[in-house]
Amino acid sequence: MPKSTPRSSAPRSSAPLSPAERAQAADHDTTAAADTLTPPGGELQLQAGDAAEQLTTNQGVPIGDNQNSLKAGPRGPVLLQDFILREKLMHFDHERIPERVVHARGSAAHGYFECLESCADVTMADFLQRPGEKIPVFTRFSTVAGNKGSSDLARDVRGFAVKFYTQQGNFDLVGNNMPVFFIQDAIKFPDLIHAAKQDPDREFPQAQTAHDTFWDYISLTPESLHMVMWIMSDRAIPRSLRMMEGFGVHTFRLVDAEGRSTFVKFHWRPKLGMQSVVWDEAVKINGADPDFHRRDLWNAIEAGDFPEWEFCLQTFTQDEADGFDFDVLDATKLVPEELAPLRVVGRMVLDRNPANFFAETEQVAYCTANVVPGIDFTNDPLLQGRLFSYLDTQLKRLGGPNFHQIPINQPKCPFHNLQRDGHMRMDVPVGQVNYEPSSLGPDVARASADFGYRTFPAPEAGEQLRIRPESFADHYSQARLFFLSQTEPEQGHIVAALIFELSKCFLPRVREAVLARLAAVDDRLAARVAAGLGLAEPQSPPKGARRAAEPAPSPMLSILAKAQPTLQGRKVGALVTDGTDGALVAALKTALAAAGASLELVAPTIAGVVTADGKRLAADHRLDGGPSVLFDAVALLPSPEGGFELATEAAAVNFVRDAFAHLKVIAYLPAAEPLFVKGGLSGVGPGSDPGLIVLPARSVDDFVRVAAEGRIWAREPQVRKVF
Ligand code: HDE
Repeated sequence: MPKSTPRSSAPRSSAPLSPAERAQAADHDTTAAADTLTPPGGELQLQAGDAAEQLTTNQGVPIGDNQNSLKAGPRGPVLLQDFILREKLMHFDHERIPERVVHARGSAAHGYFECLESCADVTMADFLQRPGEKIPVFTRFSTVAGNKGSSDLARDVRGFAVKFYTQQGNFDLVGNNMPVFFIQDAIKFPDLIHAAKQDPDREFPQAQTAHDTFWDYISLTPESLHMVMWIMSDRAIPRSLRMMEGFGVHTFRLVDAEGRSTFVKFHWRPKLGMQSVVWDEAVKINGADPDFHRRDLWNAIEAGDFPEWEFCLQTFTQDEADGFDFDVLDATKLVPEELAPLRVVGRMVLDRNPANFFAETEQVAYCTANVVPGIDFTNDPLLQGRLFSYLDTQLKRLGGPNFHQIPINQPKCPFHNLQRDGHMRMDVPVGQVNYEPSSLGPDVARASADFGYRTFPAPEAGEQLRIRPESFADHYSQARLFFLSQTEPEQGHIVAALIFELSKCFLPRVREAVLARLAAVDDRLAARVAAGLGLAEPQSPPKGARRAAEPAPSPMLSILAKAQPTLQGRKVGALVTDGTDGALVAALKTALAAAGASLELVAPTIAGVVTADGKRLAADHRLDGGPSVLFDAVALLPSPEGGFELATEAAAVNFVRDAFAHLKVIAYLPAAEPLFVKGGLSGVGPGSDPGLIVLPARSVDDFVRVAAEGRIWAREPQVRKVF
């Protein structure tokens, strides 16, 4: 689209109109005259002195009427010669490009990466040399299995892809929020994804692994067991994209200026800490706000509350790698932090929303092959397959070899070469010389052995075989390590998720086969899942299942074990009615703001409420549009009459019941008691539950302090059977 320049409104022609034009004008004028929907602040027609630009076709031809097609008479047929209509419809018809076959649903933001520590001792990567130096990034988060329009809270691994625009070219770290993957070899990826996505005959279920084909595949693919533990854990239902860790997954190589190589795993750690929702909450959020994550990211950035992550290197030498009881080339394994600690070397801050979703978030083309000098690949067979797949995908999605010229994909350092032409070439290369060697163009770009990318000269030799190394054969030790490293509530959630998913499988054979695999991870885990499925405990793990020595639990793998109390970036929802105590609401708002949290008011109408002292408080949500699943903690602040009235509204009663069932901290006035009674919660009270805070006997500061501790896990057995 050419950049349109402002033009003044064309003066209305005074030339005589043909009968057809007269009819058209009359029709238009009649419509306009009767039109009560004229947009505020603007007529459809450009007026002299307007700030708006002249509407044009893609050829720059000024358009006089964007509401009526060209007809032979007011009620006559539309004329083929209407180039304005044809151009507009043609363009609309081609508005979509193929969605990503995986990771279709995503949200992204611009920001910067700041180097915090020189990494010259391990890598020559230019962006990791000078503390304090910043470079731009564009980061896209995504779910994997769902289509573009699916809901944000699907149980799924999240993509965490960062494009670093460095001064030595683009480095794309195309990772996930989990440090391992389902499979060890890229050749299996199409099968895994076919099994996970909708069944090909009926095209459902959408964005769920809870179906036969997925679990059938898993039961026959034991290497997936470690990743299964992760996706059945709470990591698969994050509270916010801002509260997820990120991982490069594969072992990469760092190379320093002397050509020495160190292995590395890349990690992102969120400044807000990690947090997840509970499963019942996830299911309900998907109905209440399918864009929950997308909206949260967007709103946080708009509010200036910029999401931030630490960037960490986890390095280890070849000798150290040789001493691990797993193979670092196997993407179903992680390197426990106890074996190789993380070194914080940078931070990423996302501080700008995309200006246009399609141009940026949809067209961004991440590619694992985009590395810069100082970062290199390893022989991980999953990574090697990815090195082919992403470029191939971009050709299909973006339609040709010039997608690097789309603004979001362009390097922000100079780039020159002799590649020319092709679909949608945007730049205009000048000169006669488009080849080398040449003697005609002394100023034409040339390679440089000193500064150019040099692949680490790893010695390689071997027979050509389709084989997996023996060192990839232990599929259960790290699955067990992960399970044993979880706190009790987290283990309970893994058990519950497996019971949920397998109960959605209709083939008993599939359930039983998965149970046998679980027995190889942990007897107790298998027994608990079997009890939840109403099945007998599996007697023995499958033949050939092997495990290394008993793993020592790693608390860094748990969300709860390393959680720090905080309300930063969190939201509290308060139920208010006419007659609510305005001073209390104000005090709550102030206390939350001091803790970095925000308050949203949920009221019987969107117009808000009138407080006891006669002031109007605007509402953020009407009752049925603001269920408690949207908040981290809640406050029930009705007037005495309001409390009784709310008890007749199912939405208000469910607000309280769900907040309780989702283990949230609840502050309430005695006036809210009718809601507890109606919700079947009359037996509960602050005596037995530290998450129930009665106001004004206790202060809003008390509430904020308790809410910062997170959910009341001790309440869980009261609201759900824990197998
Ligand atoms: Fe991807 N993956 N993937 N993947 N992946 C794609 O590329 C693929 C894998 C990941 O926000 C596709 O542009 C293969 C692991 C993210 O745009 C495709 C294999 C990890 C994104 C593709 C894997 C990822 C993708 C689809 C097995 C974590 C979204 C659209 C060898 C480390 C990036 C596209 C974005 C996207 C192929 C496995 C992460 C088809 C063949 C392991 C975050 O090319």
